[in-house]
Amino acid sequence: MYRKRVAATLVAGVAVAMFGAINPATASETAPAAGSVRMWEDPNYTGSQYVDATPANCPDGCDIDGWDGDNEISSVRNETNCTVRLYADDNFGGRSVDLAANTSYSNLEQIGFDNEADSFQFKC
Ligand SMILES: [Ca+2]
Ligand SMILES: [Ca+2]
Ligand SMILES: [Ca+2]
Repeated sequence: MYRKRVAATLVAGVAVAMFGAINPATASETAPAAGSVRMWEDPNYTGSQYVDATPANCPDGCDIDGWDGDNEISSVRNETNCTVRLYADDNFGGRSVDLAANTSYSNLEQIGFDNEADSFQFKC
């Protein structure tokens, strides 16, 4: 009985070891997909953080709140595998700019979109 239990534990241990060996590769591929895009009021990811969204919870695009965010966003961390398209107007209208996947923008002024964004969409 004791021997049997040890054997079962060993098998489980080997399975965990194998899974553990395989998992890091898949984790590094899938982890950014679970990441989010975050947007701040000021450059260098400072000031109020107005947006924290994932492609999953924003499948058809998202509004940036009219009171807390519209025409204020100055820095963005895009930690998703998707391009984030910022729009100058609500409802994905007006001028737009694409933020590359897995890229951070410490100052949107550098791409001519400081204090402009009103809404955004993921392009996955
Ligand atoms: Ca700003
Ligand atoms: Ca605007
Ligand atoms: Ca808005």
